[in-house]
Amino acid sequence: MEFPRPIGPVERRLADALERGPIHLTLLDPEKSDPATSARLARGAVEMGSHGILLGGSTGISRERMDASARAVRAAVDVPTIIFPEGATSISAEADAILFMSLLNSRNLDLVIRTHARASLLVARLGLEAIPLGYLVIAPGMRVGEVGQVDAVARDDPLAAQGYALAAELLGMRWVYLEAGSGAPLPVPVEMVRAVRSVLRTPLIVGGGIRSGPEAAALLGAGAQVLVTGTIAEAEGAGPSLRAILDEVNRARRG
Ligand code: 1GP
Repeated sequence: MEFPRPIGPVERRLADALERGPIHLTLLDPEKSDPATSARLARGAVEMGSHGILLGGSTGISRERMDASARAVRAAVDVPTIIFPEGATSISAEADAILFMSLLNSRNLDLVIRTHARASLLVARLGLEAIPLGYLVIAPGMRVGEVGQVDAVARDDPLAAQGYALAAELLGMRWVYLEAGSGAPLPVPVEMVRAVRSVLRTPLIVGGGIRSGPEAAALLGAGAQVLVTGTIAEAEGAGPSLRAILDEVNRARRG
């Protein structure tokens, strides 16, 4: 018997990259950008040093669009292309892997576990690598907070974030993701990242509202190991904000 479930090649690659320091993932929304645009944005971000591409959004991605975007992005870059799902229609065998994520603080059980129960056999049948992840929305939460029917963790409640994060780890999830929401005016508070890092062994992903080098540096300093940015790449391509953030990530990798 293999116990626990073995780590797949994409997760292994990310974990190996983390051995040398923090990494950055670029989130692209296949509904906002057509497949060719997603491929172009992905290439720009990877040329600048991003370590992987997440494909996802909060609403309305059809299977066809996800397939086409994953195919285009995967052909354009040599880093992993990973689905950041919004529901069962996001599942595509064209990607390298899927974040098999439970929205830990949703009031809607579909998003905590029921959709997963409906989708798991398909994921296995497709041979799609599933990366087990606990996803926690921190205020303000933005669109994902609304669509996800979330009881957002208050920004001044690091203890609650610690509790959820450690519960996810004890349940066997191998990654924990703190999400302030795409376009959030401020990222997840640095103190909360530090508090969560102090109780976790799994890698810690932080995203939502990261727009500048100093913000990235503060989150990395607090122990974030994976930074995710979406809006800046979609707004300005591989522009100066993304460069400043990647400079911080790569500085931390060297130092
Ligand atoms: C990923 O939702 C975020 O965690 C992306 O947020 O669009 O604000 O970068 P931004």
